[in-house]
Amino acid sequence: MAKKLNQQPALHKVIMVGSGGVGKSALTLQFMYDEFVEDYEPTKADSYRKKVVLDGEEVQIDILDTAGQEDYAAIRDNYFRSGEGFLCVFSITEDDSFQATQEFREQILRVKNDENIPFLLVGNKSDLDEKRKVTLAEANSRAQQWNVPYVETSAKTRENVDKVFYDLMRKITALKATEKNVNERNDDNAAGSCCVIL
Ligand SMILES: Nc1nc2c(ncn2[C@@H]2O[C@H](COP(=O)(O)OP(=O)(O)OP(=O)(O)O)[C@@H](O)[C@H]2O)c(=O)[nH]1
Ligand SMILES: [Mg+2]
Repeated sequence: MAKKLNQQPALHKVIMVGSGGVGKSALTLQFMYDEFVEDYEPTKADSYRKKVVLDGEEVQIDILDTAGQEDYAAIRDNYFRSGEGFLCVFSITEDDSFQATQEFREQILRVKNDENIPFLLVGNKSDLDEKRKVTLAEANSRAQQWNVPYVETSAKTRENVDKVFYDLMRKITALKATEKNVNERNDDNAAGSCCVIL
């Protein structure tokens, strides 16, 4: 097959969602720059872009780090609309943040209108196991109910940080490939429709 020249690498748009203080920014900064930020500075909304190699192919990841304390649902809707995949983060040390994931999930499904939207449930701060308030069983059961993976991370020790971003990109790539196939099939059908006998 001829290699296409000057083609930009595929761009995958990831949105970080979850309550304030759960570690969305810490996970993003650890993934982007390999550093852990101890200080808590509530985010307004920041975006990051990085070239990475995903299963042998160069791609770009665009990360929108949203504010857990965003009061305006309309602003959130706008952010969610632009997303192709979601990391829905809570802290294993805070039950409220786990309960809040339910609302984030509902809002994402309402905006994207697709049950199969690439999505991971992420239990962050796994290094603080002695302060754990959310059990593995509880989190797994919610993830099973939603039919999504559950992964525990630590932005501090870097445990599973790459994994959640790469697993999500794989899901986005897979979804784009199916959509492309469907579109191509539709194009073929349209081209051949004059000859189809029903
Ligand atoms: N021990 C530990 N602390 C963490 C971890 N992730 C984040 N933190 C700390 O938790 C606090 C909040 O982290 P942020 O990343 O700023 O939280 P956020 O989800 O971005 O919060 P908002 O921007 O307000 O939505 C900071 O003090 C971080 O250092 C983690 O995995 N382990
Ligand atoms: Mg933040």
